[in-house]
Amino acid sequence: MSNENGRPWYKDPRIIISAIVVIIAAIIGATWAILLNPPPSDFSISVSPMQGSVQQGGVIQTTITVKSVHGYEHPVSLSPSGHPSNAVIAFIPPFGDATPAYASTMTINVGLQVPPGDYTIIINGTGADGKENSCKYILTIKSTTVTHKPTPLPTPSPTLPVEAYMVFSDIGIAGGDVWVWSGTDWGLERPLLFDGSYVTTDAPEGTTCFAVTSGSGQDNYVGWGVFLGIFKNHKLIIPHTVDLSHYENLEFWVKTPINLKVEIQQDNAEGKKSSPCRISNYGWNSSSLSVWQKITIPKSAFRNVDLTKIFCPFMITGKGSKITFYVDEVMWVP
Ligand SMILES: [Ca+2]
Repeated sequence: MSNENGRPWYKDPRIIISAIVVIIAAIIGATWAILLNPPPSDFSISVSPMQGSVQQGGVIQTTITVKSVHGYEHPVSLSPSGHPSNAVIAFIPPFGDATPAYASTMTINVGLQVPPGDYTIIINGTGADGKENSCKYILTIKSTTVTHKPTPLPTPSPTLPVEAYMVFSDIGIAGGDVWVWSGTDWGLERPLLFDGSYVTTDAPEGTTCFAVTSGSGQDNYVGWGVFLGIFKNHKLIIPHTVDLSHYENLEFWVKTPINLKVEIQQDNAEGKKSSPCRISNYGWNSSSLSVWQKITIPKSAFRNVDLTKIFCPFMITGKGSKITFYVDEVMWVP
């Protein structure tokens, strides 16, 4: 093929210039497409070391790293799946800001009854915007070596103690945030004292407790609770829940001149609240107001909630004018 000048078409300068213009336009267009549609932000999750072996009844740790990719700015929470039952996995911390990155220590407590073998544990990361990524950890469980004894006797399998679930102590609170309420919501005076690390010489546990004083006004009140999940500036981003059905009692210490109301709540911020429990029914003696007293409330007292999915494992409220009450070492015990 040739044009009217007798030159082949590919030597025609007009066609060559047109082709160059088209190519440059395509390159500029692609560049703009990248600038206008940047790759979506995400996060990566990795584990190091990626595998380990431990004996039955042993403990092993590894490190999870969560990293922002393309400017991902949401907190990411961690959870395990695929692990054998009777292996307990904990992450410290259980969540964090992916920007720019955070590391969490994963501790695996292997029960004595877990069958030996290789297990693939999936570590799931869930971002506050719902984005999910995961990585794998290979856990090899070896059988516990039993030294041969001349007269072997059958011994029952030891039952592992189920640990208490600590809601509030000197160490802090269970993974979540403290929320506060008071008569301020109704135009009454603000709480005069609100201190979750109140130092006192007579704390039943450690050196601090939770101290609050209500504002003035007979109808005033003050209360606080521990709520589970991911929070940013006290705003709930993702609720978490805990299964309290394996525990028997809620235990805590109080020093208070007034009867206090204790509740729990399921699901999330809109979830159902339990029936209220008054501490006077569970060990509080109103004639010894200036001493610490231990309160034990059985789980059966918290009616109207599903104990397998509790969002708030403890909230406490006191009513009255300028009332100070103290709380320490709140835990659910087996
Ligand atoms: Ca304490």
